[in-house]
Parts: sequence; structure tokens; C-alpha cells
Amino acid sequence: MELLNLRKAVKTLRKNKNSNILIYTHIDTDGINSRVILEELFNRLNINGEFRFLKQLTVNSIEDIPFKDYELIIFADLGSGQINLLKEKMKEYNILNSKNHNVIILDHHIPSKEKVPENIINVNPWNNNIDGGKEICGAGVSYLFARMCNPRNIDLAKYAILGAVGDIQNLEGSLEGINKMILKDAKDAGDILAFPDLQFYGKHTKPLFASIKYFTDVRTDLMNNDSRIINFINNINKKYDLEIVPKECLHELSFNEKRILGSEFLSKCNRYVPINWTKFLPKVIFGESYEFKGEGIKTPFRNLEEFSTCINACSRYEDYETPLNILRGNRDKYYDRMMSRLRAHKRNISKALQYIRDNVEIVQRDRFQYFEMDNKIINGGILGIVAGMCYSIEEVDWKKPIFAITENDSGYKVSARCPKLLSFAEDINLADAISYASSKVGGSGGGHKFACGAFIPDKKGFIDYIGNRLK
Ligand SMILES: [Mn+2]
Repeated sequence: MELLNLRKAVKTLRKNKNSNILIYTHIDTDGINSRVILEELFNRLNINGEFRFLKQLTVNSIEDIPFKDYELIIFADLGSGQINLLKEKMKEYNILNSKNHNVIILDHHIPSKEKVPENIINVNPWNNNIDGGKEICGAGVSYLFARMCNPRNIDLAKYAILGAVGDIQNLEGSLEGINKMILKDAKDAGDILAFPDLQFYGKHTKPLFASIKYFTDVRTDLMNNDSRIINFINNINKKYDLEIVPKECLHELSFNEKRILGSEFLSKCNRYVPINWTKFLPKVIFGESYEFKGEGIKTPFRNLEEFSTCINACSRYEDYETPLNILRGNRDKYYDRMMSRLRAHKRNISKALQYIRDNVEIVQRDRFQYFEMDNKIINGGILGIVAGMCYSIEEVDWKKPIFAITENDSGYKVSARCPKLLSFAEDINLADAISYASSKVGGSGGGHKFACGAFIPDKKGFIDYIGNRLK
């Protein structure tokens, strides 16, 4: 299997190795890892490139892209959905179909249905009918690009795996499709461990009872109840003659202990979900863990989900420099900076959650719920994270998706989330609903079926459009 246009993209890079090259990458975990891969590739090929981050490619932000000054512009983890915009701009500059101006897109978002000119090379799994939401991320496409330049670049595969985990492509428990091939490269390179595990968060940094507490895909009597969780573990110890310590981290448990804990947790969950949902339960409890072999155990960098949280703790507040340096291996001062940002991030989240508990009304509609929150209380960058964690609040209905709305400079920001189990069992497509409703009110939005966002100039009517679409 080879991604369409990949070979052409590599040829175009080689042809332009002495040209002016500008590289834009997205600003999330996937985008930052795409950048690390491409930077390293350029170093190894002895090619000079100018790297920049780009939050979004829009009618406004495209104005700042200096198309005429560069022979080659590369977009990674963004661009495919805005080929129409790129075409318009390049036409305006008279460089559409020009041999001296090329664009390479290394992306996995759904491409806009456009006829693509010769000098825009769109490398995207959807062109091969491969699901770019699940099977490969932006860093994955960037990695395949690097590997085609030189097969010895498999030591860059680990960044592609971190990007995939950052984009939650392992939603169903493990990485699939092309991601699995890339994972094999990362294992062959000796960089990543993959093994069967339970799907609780915080395997290296949280005590087991806290990890169980954070599990919100099924609401049981364990939620927000430390003493019940500790009882639950102690009863398992008695029943199976084990010695699981609730204060230990999940990674310290043996495979057998995890297996038993998981199956006991599964039978508990069984009693709390509608009968037709039970068949999806194993997928939210059992899965695969990914760890960086080179990172210490019990550090927040060992497990890839926890590493991704550290990156978010910076990038969601527009600090891209810190994660970039951490990934490049510059640890000393950046490690301290990242840890202090991580602490602040956690404080912000728990402050926002407490505020919602005490002051915010969760409005219930038939098929969803929503709430509005003052932007002085919450930073827009973590609105989605907080919306997802709202499922630990009693008043939030865990069997319905949730929409969070906050004001920003140009209108409103909306984030939507849906617990994994619900998204499997009911096949809810939030991305479709949010992109429909936001376009109806003059905004734009999109993302994944289970997690997405939008910017809207006016919220009037927005909620009703969501309601109509989710019926
Ligand atoms: Mn991505």
C-alpha cells in the first residue's frame, strides 16, 4: 500500500532542495509531531526550510501566506479541507499551474471535493479510500513522506504514533490500519512498547483508585467515590487472593491482576448500561497501551496519552515552543517549564469543573445537553477538554452528548464531546451536527464524530439547528 501522490511529493521536494521552502504545521499534538518529523527530515537531507505554526487555514489567515516568495510551501496536518482556498489565492497571484511554485499537503482531514491543479500535491489517506480519522494522522503522513525519502528514517515513527494518540485515533482501544504498520516501524526501531492494558487514564502518574475515578465512559457507583473504589479493589483482592494496592499506579499491576480487575469492572459496568450497549463495553475497558521505551517509568512522558496531556498543557495556551523542544530532546529548562504548565493546566481544569458544578446550568434537550460559560472563567483552549470531563458531574447526563459554549473576540466558541461508549452504541456524529449548525449561523466547525468544535458569530438559532440535525 502506498499513499497516492506520496512519490510525487518526494520528487517535488528533491527537485526543490535548493529552493526557498516554507513549512506550515498545525498546532496540536499531531501538528507539533508533524513538525518534529519534517524538521529532522530536512536536517538529514541537508535542506533548508523555514518552519511556522498555523492554527487554521482560513480566508483571513491565508492572506499572510507569502506564496510568491517561496518555490515550495508544505502544509502538514492541515490544508486538505481548504484546497479551494489555496486555489483561489494561487490564481490571484498567477501561480496556479506554475512550475516554479509548488504546494505539498501532508494531511489526514477530509479533502474538499475540488479538482486539484498539478502543482498542488495532496497526500491524504482519503484519496486511497482510507479512513483518515482512524487509520493515520498528519504526523503519520509526514512520517511516510520521511520514510519514502529514506527507509532508514524509521526512528521518526515514534512521533507519528504520538500524533495518532494525540488525535485519539486509538479510540476503539488500539491503533489500526496504517497506524499499525507505523507502530511496527516504531517497535522495530526500539522506540515504542505496545501491550494489552486497561483503558484507564494516568497509568504512570496517578494512583489506581484515581485512574478508576477518572473513567467516565460508564457511570457506575464508583464515580467520585474513593472509598467505594477502594472497597471494590479490596473485594477483588479477597475473592482472587491478590494484593492490588489502590495507591499503586496501574502500570505496576501484573497482566493477570489487570485482567481480573478489568473483568470485574466489566461486570460492574454491565449493570449500569442499557442491554443493547453491553456488547460495546469491552472496547472501552480493554485496549492497548503505548509507551516510549526511552522515557522513565512513573514519568508523565512514558505513556503516550499522558505525554499528549503534557503537550496540550502548553499548546492549548499557545505555547508551542516548549513541547517542540521537549520532543526534540531539549529537556532541562523546557522540562521544568512543561511541568509547571501541566500543574497550571490541571488547576484550570479543576477550577472550571468546580465552577460548572456550583454555578452553571446544564440545559437538557432531547438528544443532547449544553451549557454556556463565561470566558473569564474558562480559557477557550481547554473548553473541549473541560466539556469531556464534565461527565464526572452528577447533573450531566452521561447518555447524551454535551455542547459547551463560551464567548470569544469574534463571537462564540463551541466544543462538543460524547463518551466513547455512547458514540459506539448510538453511532452519533457530532462533527456532522456541528458543521451543519455552525454553517447555518454563518460560522464554521468540524472535527471528529465524538469530539469537535466550531466558531460562530452568533449563537441565535444554533442550538435548534443542532437539535434538528441530531434527531
Ligand atoms: Mn491531526
